[in-house]
Amino acid sequence: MPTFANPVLTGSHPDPSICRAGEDFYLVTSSFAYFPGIPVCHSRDLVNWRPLGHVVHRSPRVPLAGLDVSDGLWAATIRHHRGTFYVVATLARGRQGSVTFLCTASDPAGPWSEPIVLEAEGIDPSLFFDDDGRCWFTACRDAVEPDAGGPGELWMRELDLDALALTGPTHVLWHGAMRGAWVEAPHVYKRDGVYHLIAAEGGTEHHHAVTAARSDTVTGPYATDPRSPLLTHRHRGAAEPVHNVGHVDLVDTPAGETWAVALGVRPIDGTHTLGREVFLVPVEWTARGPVFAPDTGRVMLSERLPAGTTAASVRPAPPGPVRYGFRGPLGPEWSSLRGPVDDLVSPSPDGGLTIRLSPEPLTSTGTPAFLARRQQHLRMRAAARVRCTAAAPTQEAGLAVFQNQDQHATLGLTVDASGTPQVVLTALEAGAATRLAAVAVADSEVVLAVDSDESGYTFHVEDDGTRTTLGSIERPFFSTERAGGFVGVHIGLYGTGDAGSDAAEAHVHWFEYAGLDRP
Ligand code: 6LW
Repeated sequence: MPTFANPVLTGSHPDPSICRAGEDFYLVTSSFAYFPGIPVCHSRDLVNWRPLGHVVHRSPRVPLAGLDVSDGLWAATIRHHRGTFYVVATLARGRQGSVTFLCTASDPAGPWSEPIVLEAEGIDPSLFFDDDGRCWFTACRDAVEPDAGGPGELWMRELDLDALALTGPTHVLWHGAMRGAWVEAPHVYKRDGVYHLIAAEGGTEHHHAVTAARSDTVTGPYATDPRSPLLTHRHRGAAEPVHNVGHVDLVDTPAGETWAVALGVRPIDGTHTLGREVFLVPVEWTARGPVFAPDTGRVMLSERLPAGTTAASVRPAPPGPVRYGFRGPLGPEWSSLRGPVDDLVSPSPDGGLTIRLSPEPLTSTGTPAFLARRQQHLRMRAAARVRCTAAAPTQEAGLAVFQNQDQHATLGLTVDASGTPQVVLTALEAGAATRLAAVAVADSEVVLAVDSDESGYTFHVEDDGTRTTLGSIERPFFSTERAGGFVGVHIGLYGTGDAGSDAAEAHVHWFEYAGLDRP
């Protein structure tokens, strides 16, 4: 039986939502405090995905400044209705609460409209278009009813498609099947006249699960599907390769099948570094509702192909090294933190990237001079040829392995107190920096490199043809389990300096990323 490899989108791509327009599938995922916000990917076969662009660009209505890396843009839903694409999402701002917004586009590659703020409490918004063309907005919030029996509740209001505003009464739909943790990530689907409300419960970690309720009317009341949880790996042991599965969204294919996208993680010895990834799971509709992974009951690393596709048509491109020479505009795989870095990091007319050594450190909750891409392979190699004519030890530029602002490592080219060029490896944990190694180099232009595998990250410098290894950092250091939060590792280029060194610059001739996981 021809198969494909899960996850279909590797690296930090949580909270997937999917829709279809004709033969084309579109998928959005959470981007947190990374900028631009809410990546949109495209596929024709559900297996191979290509980044198309982003929903949220610079917008005063969706400010990311000052936020923790794991706050920001959460759990968008994408839907297509009568030629228009709709995305609803949350801006999570920690203690300042959240903002719910809607963007529309006629082309999911963009441009997307300026975000329209909706008067909606809570997180994980979704839209459902009924047969009569009415649109129903759902989300989850703290339970209001005293006898809710659980901390969260799913609610619904109509979305007026002309005014793009919520209208009419609020309907409380459901408080979940498990009631231990929040019920979240709601999506409504209609099948054979029955409305199915599919949600996530148990939190996004080990106990994550898909639960469901059903109703004959869109606004409820919804009755718990007694088969809940419909999908979970919480009872599977540590040897299970995929953990924490949940947060699904369903799509029908032109060939008449239904598939779900789910988030999941691939831990090693209990920790994961790549973040929550997108897994594709077959779904069969029965009279009782959807059955996930009907043949196996679980999310598989190797799954049968969707009908209508062939092994040849979905063969993934070889992961091989990708070398960025930075000629022309940056591709959609690149992100900065909390805002654009056009004035700090810019492609040079003759190729390469110029980085201004900014006083904003990677530890800040502002926008440092940092341009990154997701680590999408456990085993990978990233390298960059960097020139940095630093005048002081406070000025440096190089490669960063970034989990969040309090937990990352830098391999930076700088100078020592006497002005000799040197490369310094620094690990930063819970905000405290430790210098792990420093080596003098002959020139202020070197190749900086980092390799990663199951055990950790090893940092090297190549100077005048000589390769020196500065040291290694164990893999769990960069894990979500150690750092907390919702994101996976990003690998990037950075430049920092003191306040007086604003004019100082570094130059990156090229950056290379080689994924080594799959043959
Ligand atoms: C997402 C929510 C969740 O909005 O994590 O634990 C949030 N569950 O569904 C961020 O990914």
